[in-house]
Amino acid sequence: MRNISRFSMLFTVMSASALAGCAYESETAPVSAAAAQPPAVAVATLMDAAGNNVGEAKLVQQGDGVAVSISVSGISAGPHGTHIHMTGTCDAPDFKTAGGHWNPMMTQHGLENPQGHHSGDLPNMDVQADGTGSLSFIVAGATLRDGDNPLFDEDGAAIVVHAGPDDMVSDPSGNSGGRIACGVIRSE
Ligand SMILES: [Cu+2]
Repeated sequence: MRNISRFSMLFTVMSASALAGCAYESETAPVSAAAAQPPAVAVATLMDAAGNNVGEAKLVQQGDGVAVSISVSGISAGPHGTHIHMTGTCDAPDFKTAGGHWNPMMTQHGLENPQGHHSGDLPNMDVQADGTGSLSFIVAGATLRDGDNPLFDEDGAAIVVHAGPDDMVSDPSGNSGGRIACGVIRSE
């Protein structure tokens, strides 16, 4: 008799805590975690001034930085300044709506500038005679998630390819000429 009553008390306590656990998890954990954690992979489709698709960019979170890889085709041969710009809007034909370089640290432009560089500065992309080119670079201190220096802030960000080479020192733009291709960075 004593054993049975102890068992039923234990059962009652376990049932109550199991119910409490269920209620806690279903009301707080799964929904908010999914909403607060943006994906760690992003892409951009690069379009030229005439609206042709001229390339792709892929961005992948890698520790404290973001690995950016870009490939293009149908672009003039030679080195092209390429950057992450501060606004995720690409209105042809001049793509000025992408704004200036993404620069959350408020530094000067240029990977070779002692006062630099912008977080959005990338190396020049070398395009071959057949019009194809590619570029890979790790943007240190950037994130595709919430946190310091998020690429997905209120107005997003864009990848921009310029007509000419970036001199890697001239503030604020590197003298790389007009904007010939642009792609809004979007989560995948
Ligand atoms: Cu640029």
